[in-house]
Amino acid sequence: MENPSPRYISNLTKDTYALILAGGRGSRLYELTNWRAKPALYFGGKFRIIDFPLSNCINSGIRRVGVVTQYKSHSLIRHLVRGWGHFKKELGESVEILPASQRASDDWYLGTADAVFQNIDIIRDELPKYVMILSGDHIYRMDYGNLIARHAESGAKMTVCCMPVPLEEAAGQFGVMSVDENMRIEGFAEKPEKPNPLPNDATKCLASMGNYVFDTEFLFEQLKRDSETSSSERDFGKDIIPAIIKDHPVYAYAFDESDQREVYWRDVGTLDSFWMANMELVQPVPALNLYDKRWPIWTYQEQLPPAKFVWEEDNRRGSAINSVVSGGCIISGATVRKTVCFSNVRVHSYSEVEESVVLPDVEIKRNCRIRRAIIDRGCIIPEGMVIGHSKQDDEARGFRVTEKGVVLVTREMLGLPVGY
Ligand code: ADQ
Ligand code: ADP
Repeated sequence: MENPSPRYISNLTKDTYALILAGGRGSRLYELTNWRAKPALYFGGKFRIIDFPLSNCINSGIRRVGVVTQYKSHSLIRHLVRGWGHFKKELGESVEILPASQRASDDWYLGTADAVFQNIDIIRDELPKYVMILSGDHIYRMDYGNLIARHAESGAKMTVCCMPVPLEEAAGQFGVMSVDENMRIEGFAEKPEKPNPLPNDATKCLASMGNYVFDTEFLFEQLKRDSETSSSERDFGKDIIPAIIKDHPVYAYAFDESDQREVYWRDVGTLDSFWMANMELVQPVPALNLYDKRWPIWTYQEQLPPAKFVWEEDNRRGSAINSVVSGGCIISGATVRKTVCFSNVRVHSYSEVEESVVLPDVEIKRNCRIRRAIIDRGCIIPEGMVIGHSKQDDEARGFRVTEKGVVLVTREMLGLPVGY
């Protein structure tokens, strides 16, 4: 059915199939993504990164979603099945997992465009008017309805989400575009070392967020053409966008306050940025509001008892200040400050933990002093261990210390057996 007017956003979102690309490596997260894809990485005490684009889809009224997986997908798939497997196809709702399964060719997914190309038949079955392609790598809240409405109104064949980013942050990291006064994209370079600054702000450039909307038939045509171009790396940023902007209407859509109350978008692609984005959540007024009932972030969570704080005899107070503490945690006779504790974390007497991100099922024994650390799931920190106070000591133990002095500790680094 044709949409009567692009102003009826709900018609547009119903006509949209969303594809979340969740197969990337995230190599700058080192051992944190040794065993899980970046979209499966934990964030914010309860969530995984993939929960953000998925929740944005649901909250925007987009109920048909495919998640494209490839690299180290075990924990991602487990999470999707447990947390996002309850949609009813009969009601027009589905979150489908689309693993690289060599259906359309003999190769695994080569690049992002190929990951979509290999699923064309699945998308076609859904008969959507628009296909929205989302990166599964970012933390943000966005109403995609506004984006799709702009796409429909502008007459674009493809629309690229963007936001102004400081030049030094964008250099070598993001696709960068230049636009005319109507936001039509005139130039696009994938991860240039020297991005072109914005005309009205020489310190920033217009960076692609890796989220796109396409008219379905146009997408299929372009993917087919690209698959027949031998020099192509089959990537949206490197190949598709630069090849089409000259001859087809491709527009930029700036993510701003109209999409949500905050303009918050984080690419937690490095250990420092992952740590920092978690630390932002323990600020008195965080930049990202996870407590907004109108925009819930859904996830899978185990049934767990409430967090418990124990004031032991002889005045050992178990407390957590300016911290977020998830279900199943027990803080007994220990002090936790400016820390994100995921589920089932135990911190024992006389220990002090500050400015840290403690992933699920971690046990911190007595008398530990931990600062500016990321502790991976299932670590057991032995009694008396000091982390984050001396780079030399941390490195001597085999922990990874970043430029900014954040320490990553994993089970393997502690000599613990894999899995448990
Ligand atoms: P990158 O994020 O560096 O740049 P890429 O590594 O291709 O691009 O990943 C894009 C998304 O696709 C990620 O969510 C990733 O997990 C996923 N992905 C990558 N390879 C995949 C594969 N083979 N199969 C399935 N999923 C895969 C992109 C754009 C830039 C833009 C940034 C914004 O190319 O122009 O600025 O995103 O972060
Ligand atoms: P997540 O916490 O993201 O769900 P897991 O820690 O469960 O991820 O890891 C996903 C998979 O990888 C599991 O099957 C687990 O047994 C395996 N795994 C995790 N860490 C290691 C490791 N250090 N060595 C080998 N396998 C591992």
